Amino acid sequence: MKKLLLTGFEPFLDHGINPTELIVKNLAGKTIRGYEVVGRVLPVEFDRSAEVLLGYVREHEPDAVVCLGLAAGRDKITPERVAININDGVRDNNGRIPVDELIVEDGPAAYFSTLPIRKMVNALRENGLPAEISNTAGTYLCNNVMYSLLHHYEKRSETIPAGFIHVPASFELSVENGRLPGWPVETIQRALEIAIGEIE
Ligand code: PCA
Repeated sequence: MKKLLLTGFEPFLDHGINPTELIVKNLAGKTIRGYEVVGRVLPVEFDRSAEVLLGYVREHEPDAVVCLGLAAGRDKITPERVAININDGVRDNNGRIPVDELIVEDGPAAYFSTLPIRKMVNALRENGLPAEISNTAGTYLCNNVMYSLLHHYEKRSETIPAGFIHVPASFELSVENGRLPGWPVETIQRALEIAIGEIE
């Protein structure tokens, strides 16, 4: 059976939980449209996240990779179109705050996702779930792992479906912080199963 590496992140900043961590643990070992899901959780550290992700890529040699992250404040499921070669963020879980750093010294400015992002958004909407393509993954860890992942495959002249999907906060986070729009975590999970189901 084909293998899908699905990653989430540990909690970060002042968010007590990260819904992507829960969802990845729930989906690990399940089969979605012919893909067996290998679920792993990544640290939120500029010096480690990409290395840990690429370690899983080498270990499992997946046929597709979907990385998930929390975009607290967004109110839709947002597959990312592009990752840029910049680390510039707020504090990571190790206390590091990079300013205007390149992720890969001699790397290109950006990479496009190789996931079927338009099909994913259409399928989600057809199922009554708010979704749109995002044109920026930011400059924090989510962008960092997406860029590093796509750079890895580019360097090896290999193309597999690979990219990143941001999800809104879950209800638990909305309760912690009243200004955050939230979704039930079960609905975020169902949305991701639908989106992943669009990968050939
Ligand atoms: N979201 C952050 C990093 C970890 C996560 O879940 C981001 O959007 O960069």
